[in-house]
Amino acid sequence: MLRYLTAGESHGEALIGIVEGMPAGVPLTAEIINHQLARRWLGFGRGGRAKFEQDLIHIYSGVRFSKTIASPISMRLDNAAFKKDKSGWPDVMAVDGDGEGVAPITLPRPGHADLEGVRKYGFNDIRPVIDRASARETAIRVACCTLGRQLLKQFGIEVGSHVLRIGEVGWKSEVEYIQQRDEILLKGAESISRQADQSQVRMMDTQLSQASVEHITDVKRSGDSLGGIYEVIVTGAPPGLGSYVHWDRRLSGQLAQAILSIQAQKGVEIGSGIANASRPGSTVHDEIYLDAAKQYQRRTNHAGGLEGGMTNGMPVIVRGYMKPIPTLIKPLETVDLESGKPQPTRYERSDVTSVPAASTVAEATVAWVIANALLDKYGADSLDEMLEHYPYRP
Ligand code: EPS
Repeated sequence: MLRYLTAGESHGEALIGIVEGMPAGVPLTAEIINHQLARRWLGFGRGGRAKFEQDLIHIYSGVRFSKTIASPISMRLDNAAFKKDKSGWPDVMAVDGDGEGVAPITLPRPGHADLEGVRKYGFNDIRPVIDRASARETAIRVACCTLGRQLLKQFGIEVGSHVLRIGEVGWKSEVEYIQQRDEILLKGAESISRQADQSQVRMMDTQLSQASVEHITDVKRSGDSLGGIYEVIVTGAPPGLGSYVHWDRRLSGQLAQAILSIQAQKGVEIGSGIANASRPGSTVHDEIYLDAAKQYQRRTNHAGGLEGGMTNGMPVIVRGYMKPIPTLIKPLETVDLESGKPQPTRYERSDVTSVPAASTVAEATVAWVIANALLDKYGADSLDEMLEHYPYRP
């Protein structure tokens, strides 16, 4: 059983991650994690922080000579904002002292964790909520989940992602899009990511990509923000990961939780699940046949590679739906926590959209869930021992 913990505030000194349960012998270097961290910063529409935050991981334990040694892996990621920003973060986020002289932030933003966070924990300043609820936390999450991705790689299992829609701009014809995607997918899910990483918004189609950049520019000018849809794909996963025997062992449920645990994600779709709800069954279910090598195959993949909470050998397809970022230049109505009076929200530095970043974070969290399921079925103390048990060696 794999598990990880993250700690740290967005404008505190650093983010910390601990991963436990990784078998011995899995290749890992700081460069491998840094590559994934750099991908998380991809995407037109990020705010000022993207210009100075450079994510470089420090690994402290659990790795020796570039391989895991089965003991917990501990990591630190510094927040450049803590020192480089001129907004006095070391003072307002100080661990010591009594906070005297620090003016509280008291205007909760609709759509953010602000209001419910202060009410729940009894704060008079929104900062502790803003800083832990922030999507900055996803940086250390990507670092932790890269361990899962590294494990999968040893079994020829690849995880990739791309953006389908940003605000009003997205694919109109599902058929046309699926054709394009499936052609690239023949080379594995990472080839989707390699192509998407070339686009400023992580889209596969250059025209849509350009239209999205224009859309983001317009929306930024009007002081607004945008959400969108992305897709995570897993290729090479063997059949039989997950199980139907108990609710919490269903892989589809675990994947939904992985996506919805990411800040601002409001919907999940497995395969073409949403469209399937309005189609007759005969056009939805993926028919079964035996190929020349007597292997079970499917003619279509509307199920997104998951039936009965288990992988069926087809690519796993999971879509995430992200709401627009709640920090807007355009003020929204709120109430000052101190005076109880109505007030417009205050502008804070923010992104216009972070759908491209969310797609890479979702990739990481999906890799983690699949890695856990792989360990559940084929787990062992070391990678070599796991590979010995594994019947589908690439
Ligand atoms: C975020 C607000 C912005 C984003 C941040 C998430 O930070 P700041 O307020 O410092 O400008 O840049 O995202 C990251 C720092 C990151 O690493 O992704 C928020 O409120 O969620």
